[in-house]
Amino acid sequence: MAEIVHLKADATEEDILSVIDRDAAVILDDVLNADLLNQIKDELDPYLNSYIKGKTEFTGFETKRVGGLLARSLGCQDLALHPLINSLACNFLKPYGDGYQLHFTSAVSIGPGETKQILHRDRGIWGGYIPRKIETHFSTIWALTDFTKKNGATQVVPGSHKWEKDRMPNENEIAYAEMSIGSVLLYTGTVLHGGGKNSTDNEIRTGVFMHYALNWLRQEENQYLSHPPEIAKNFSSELRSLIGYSKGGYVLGFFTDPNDKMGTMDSVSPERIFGEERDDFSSLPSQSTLVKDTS
Ligand SMILES: O=C(O)CCC(=O)C(=O)O
Ligand SMILES: [Fe+2]
Repeated sequence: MAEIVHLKADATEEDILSVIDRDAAVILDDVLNADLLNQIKDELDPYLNSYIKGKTEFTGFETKRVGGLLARSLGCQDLALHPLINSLACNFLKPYGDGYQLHFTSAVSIGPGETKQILHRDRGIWGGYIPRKIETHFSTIWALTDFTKKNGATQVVPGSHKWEKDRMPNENEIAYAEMSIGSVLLYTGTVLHGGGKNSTDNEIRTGVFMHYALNWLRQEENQYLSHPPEIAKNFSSELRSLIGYSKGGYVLGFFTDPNDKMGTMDSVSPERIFGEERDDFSSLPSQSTLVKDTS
């Protein structure tokens, strides 16, 4: 039977990344403290209680999904900025781009009676155009409840990031992300996975998903609309930068203030909208370096 490796919360980054390179998934046990867990639950419960269930087979007819988490939960802001996770995301994605960004936030509650979700690779959201040698995501699922095989623990196929595109697993190649509340599943955009079947009578399985992706790809959850400037102005500068209010590369993502008549706010870095001083051209390479690096 396939299994997902569990590591302690204080495992070294090197150990974590070496399991991810081999299996494309790993669980870190008991990372969150009780205070943060309870805070996040209190902040998200009102939405999870009142939200409607999914309307498609993929999103699950007995599953609730709540997005825009940074606007709705200060505790989720801490999850998004978690230092170890950000360092891992940065190092894992470094070979494929010069930065990464927060790509998707969602609390997913799988209720009793939910059937198993079809196995998929999250990188499929870009339609299969990105060569397989490029890793796109570094993803996390934070357990807000215990995850058990019975209540819908995520199905994961360790090692399937190296498989031919069309190979499907046998039953014994599918592992289940069983983990205790406060643990976190780390997985990549290339590993086969899917929500689990919930065969309990009354248990709800809830996870908070924070996905990170290369900064040159379009985000799955549009962060500028889910967390528009009037909301993002209350975020830390670091969090704003992480969700994309920053340049990804030397000009990628600049903006122009439509009300600016003088041109002083033309083609500037997004941080400027929040009054942060930036030298918008500080990272501008020389023309020859630019041509060499980009062609
Ligand atoms: O809920 C889960 O465990 C996984 C859900 C998932 O993979 C997805 O919706 O893309
Ligand atoms: Fe998925």
